[in-house]
Amino acid sequence: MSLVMRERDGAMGVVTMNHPSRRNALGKALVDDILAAFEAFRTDKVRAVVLRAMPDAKVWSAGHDVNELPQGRRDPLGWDDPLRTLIRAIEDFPAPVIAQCNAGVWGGACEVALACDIVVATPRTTFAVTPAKLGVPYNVTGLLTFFNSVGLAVLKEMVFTARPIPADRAEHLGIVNHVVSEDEIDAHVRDLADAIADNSPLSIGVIKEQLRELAGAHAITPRMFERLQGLRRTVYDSHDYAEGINAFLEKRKPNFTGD
Ligand code: YXS
Repeated sequence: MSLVMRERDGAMGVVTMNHPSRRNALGKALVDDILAAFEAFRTDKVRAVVLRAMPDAKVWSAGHDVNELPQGRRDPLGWDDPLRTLIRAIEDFPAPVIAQCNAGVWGGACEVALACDIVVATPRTTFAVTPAKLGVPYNVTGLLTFFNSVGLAVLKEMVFTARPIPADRAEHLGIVNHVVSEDEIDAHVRDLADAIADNSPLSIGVIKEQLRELAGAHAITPRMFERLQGLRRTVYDSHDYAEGINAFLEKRKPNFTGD
């Protein structure tokens, strides 16, 4: 059974995450179903994609599926990781992807929402950046997604505290395009999609790709890259990384020692 619902609504394709028992955690099975929807929408040449959760979802997405994170001694966010694959699919999709958020957006799901081209949220939506809560060394392109959406001081606060920020603050900070009530958000997103659909899909697709290339253009030397990867390895090889993962799976508070 698919973990998403897929529908066409005029010129837009809508994919709705529907795995409530795991709070839409972005495990391989859910991500594969989202990617299949994206492929179908690419074939249909939709003018916009909407990524959302069910209207009654308790959580928009709980982020990476912690059960699928390695226990240590392996990069937890390598190139082929489902979360990384989903982020690239959003960035590479030839039409705008709109994140329609209506509840808690956690960890890697926060990166997914911010990788989307437009974010529309309801007032009860929150956004949390959680690597430090689990002891995870986030990856370089992932940090760049956040860095391109969130001012550095706010990003540091979100990473270091791992506390969720409310939708109205996210809107005030420019992280979210619009905050709209639960009963108006569907029409609001459809209106955005209709406006996009009225314009040139070729121009939009090319400008989206130009902006992606420009946003990712950072002078990083091979030496710098290897140093960043080495720093990350000291974390995912650490006791604290294993402790963070195990504490989550054992449903207890982690005891980080800095080792
Ligand atoms: O106990 P059962 O089997 O019913 O399962 C529970 C949870 O274990 C499960 N679940 C998850 N499973 C895998 N990965 C997850 N991220 C995840 N989150 C939840 O779903 C069942 C219901 O969860 P429960 O009882 O906690 O639901 P709730 O409604 O009371 O609370 C919802 C949340 C989202 C507030 C709570 O589940 C939570 O705090 N989840 C973890 C959020 C989080 O820290 N996500 C980051 C994951 S790691 C990640 O995204 C990146 C690697 S990073 O950390 O670097 O950003």
